[in-house]
Amino acid sequence: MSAEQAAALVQPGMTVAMSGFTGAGYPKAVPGALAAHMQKAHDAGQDYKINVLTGASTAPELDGVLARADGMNLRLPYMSDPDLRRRINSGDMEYMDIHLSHVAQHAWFGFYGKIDLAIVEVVGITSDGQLIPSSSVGNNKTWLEMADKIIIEVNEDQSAAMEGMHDIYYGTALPPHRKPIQLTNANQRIGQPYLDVDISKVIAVVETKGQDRLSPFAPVDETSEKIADHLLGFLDHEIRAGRLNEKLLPIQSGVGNIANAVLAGLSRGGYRGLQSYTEVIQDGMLELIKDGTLEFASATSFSLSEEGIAEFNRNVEFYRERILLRPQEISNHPEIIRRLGCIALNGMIEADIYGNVNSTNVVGSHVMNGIGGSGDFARNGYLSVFMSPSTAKGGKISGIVPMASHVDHTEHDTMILITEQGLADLRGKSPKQRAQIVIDNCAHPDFRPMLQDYVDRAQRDSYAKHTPHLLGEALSWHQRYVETGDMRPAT
Ligand code: 0RQ
Repeated sequence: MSAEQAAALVQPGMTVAMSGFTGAGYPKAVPGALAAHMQKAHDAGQDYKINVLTGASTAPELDGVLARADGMNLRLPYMSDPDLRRRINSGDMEYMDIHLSHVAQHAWFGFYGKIDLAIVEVVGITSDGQLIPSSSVGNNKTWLEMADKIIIEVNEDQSAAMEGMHDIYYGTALPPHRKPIQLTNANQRIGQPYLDVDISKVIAVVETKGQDRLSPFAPVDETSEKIADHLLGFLDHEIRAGRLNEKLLPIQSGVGNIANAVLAGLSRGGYRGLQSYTEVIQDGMLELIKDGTLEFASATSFSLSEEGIAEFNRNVEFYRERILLRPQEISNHPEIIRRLGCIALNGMIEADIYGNVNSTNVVGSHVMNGIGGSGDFARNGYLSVFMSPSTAKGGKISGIVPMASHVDHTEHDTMILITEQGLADLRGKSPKQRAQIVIDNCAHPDFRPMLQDYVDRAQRDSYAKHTPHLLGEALSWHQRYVETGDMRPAT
């Protein structure tokens, strides 16, 4: 049926679980038609809102249109759309920020209530009724299993060549019946290439066109390059110290400028035959696979630019042997991340001198995107690294602060902090030792004296001396930015 007819089946108040992960594999047509229905209802003075669950961030055609139509009561887990972010931060709707590995199991535990409807994009439907997954897997397996009703979008513009590159694992169970997940190498298949679907639940199939939101491959800037160089120097140091070998350990990397710089640096650094156990495959990873730096990449989603998609389609037989997409409950599973010993490389908004990291909330209250998978990997990885420029907003704000205004990753999880100024290795260090290394190695010289003054006085005057703090002053550091108005992001 048409997207409009399918959208008319979505009732106000429903909990709707949709496909989509970092701008890939989200439904392209029904959300837009639904937003138009909502707008009409709102214009007529009727309330028409739903709860929206996804894999991770989607795109303007989903989060953007529904946010602008004021169509969501609740959204989870990760997002990056400017209109949605604005609505959440203005307090007009609820947002729940959840570890990406937790979403499927929390849904199964019943923490989010009943799932009324799933809307899932696929590449195709096989003759015996299985679904060929699209450019992301995310939580689709769970949504198809749990939802009362299902709408399928079949997108003819998604590359049919992806068929066979997915590994959908059906062996998860609920406690106390869980069994070990027998995945011991990033390149291993443990599931099936297709998603199962109970056809009796399918209420609509909608044919769509349109590529995923494109993420252009930004040229690497100088700051990111310096951060990448510090990281690569550190990895070499770990090899020399005998704690890593030349093939390192499976790498998890976020997306964005710093991640791109790190990936480019790995190739330059002469590494060969590495593996990646991560969430997202971006253009830079295809290049690494092509030049042999990466021998295999396991993820839950592609996030490719138009050029990346063209490159993938040109050499699909080559990539098919070297990439697998899995449900996010497997790509981000703590058991597997710990077993494989992933090297977790993530961005941050700020870190405090003791190693607590804020990845999500500017001034402790304005959410940027969400924790995503950073916590899954940082807590369970072999190494947990957080990276950021030492300042934000043109140098006005320090990324190193006395006390993080919001904590996503605690001092117990953070091992390495990197800014363009340098690298702080916090392993085996007490809080007081950590504070000095972070100030000396990572803080921008403009902020170093203020931080040093704070830590000196805190060590003298703090209530106790294990993690010295002057509480009022630590938080007034952030208040200073609020008062100047510099801290608030553009959206
Ligand atoms: O905002 O554009 O309005 O100025 O935050 O900052 O420097 O562009 O960095 O794009 O790498 O994002 C932590 C948000 C960093 C990201 C975060 C402002 C800055 C700008 C973005 P403006 P940058 P990045 C894999 C793993 C959590 C999820 C994750 C993130 C904006 O890395 O979402 O890791 N991480 N997932 O100006 C005020 C500061 C600031 C600040 C930055 N100290 N104060 N504003 N900004 N630092 C992927 C998935 O899990 C799916």
